[in-house]
Amino acid sequence: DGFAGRLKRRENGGVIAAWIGTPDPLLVNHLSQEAFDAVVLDMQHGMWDMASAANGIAQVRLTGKPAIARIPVADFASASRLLDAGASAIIAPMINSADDARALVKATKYPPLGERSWGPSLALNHFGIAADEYLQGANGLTVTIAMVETRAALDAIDEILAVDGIDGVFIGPSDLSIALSNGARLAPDSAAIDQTLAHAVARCRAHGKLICAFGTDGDRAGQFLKLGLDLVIAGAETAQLRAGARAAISTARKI
Ligand code: 3PY
Ligand code: MG
Repeated sequence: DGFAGRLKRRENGGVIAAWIGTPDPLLVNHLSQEAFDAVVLDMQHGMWDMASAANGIAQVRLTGKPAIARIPVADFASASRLLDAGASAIIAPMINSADDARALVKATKYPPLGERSWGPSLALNHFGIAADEYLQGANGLTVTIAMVETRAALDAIDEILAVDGIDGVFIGPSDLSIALSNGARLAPDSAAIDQTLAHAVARCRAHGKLICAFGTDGDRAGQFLKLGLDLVIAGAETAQLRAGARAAISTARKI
């Protein structure tokens, strides 16, 4: 049942995924060796293009782990191409209405759910299955996730979750904190975000769909897992790299 099934079973109490914006497949190779359950390539704020992302996905697949791609805003054509390249899930930012959600499903699911066009050559290689098997299984094997990170999206969360083919929601605490404060504050770890997240968890559970969120670090990711989230991020790769460098320098200066 692929990645969708693993997410639903919440093996190990939820998935921890790496989050990589630096467009280097060799960096993906290294981070994929760590105990992450999946790896996200961020094409919205990261610098991946389609060719580098396809190579990044291949590096994730060498480990047998699911590769996930976050697309740029409203770039649904790229969502189809990334699935063709072997992504197991698509995270789409700024899905603010049921119409946005339907446009996302149209690009990411084959009929009857959507209108994804045929051509998954790299996906067949990466999943190691035949074309007819992929056609029959893809809508259930791959996961379509809508980001909720605006007031409009919060207001429409039930309608978004009700769209057939939307497998779950991903909370973006940074944009949400900016939206909730009318542009006054970047506060992804604030109490307002925690309240919103608790509401989103309840709505996703009521619809039987997945709930995911971006955690700025390991502590935040741990809190999210405790809340019962299905997939969490424990910080971006640049933050992890710089924290590691800082720790090494400070240790060396202490001796
Ligand atoms: C957000 O927090 O707004 C995101 O998109 C995840 O980094
Ligand atoms: Mg965001």
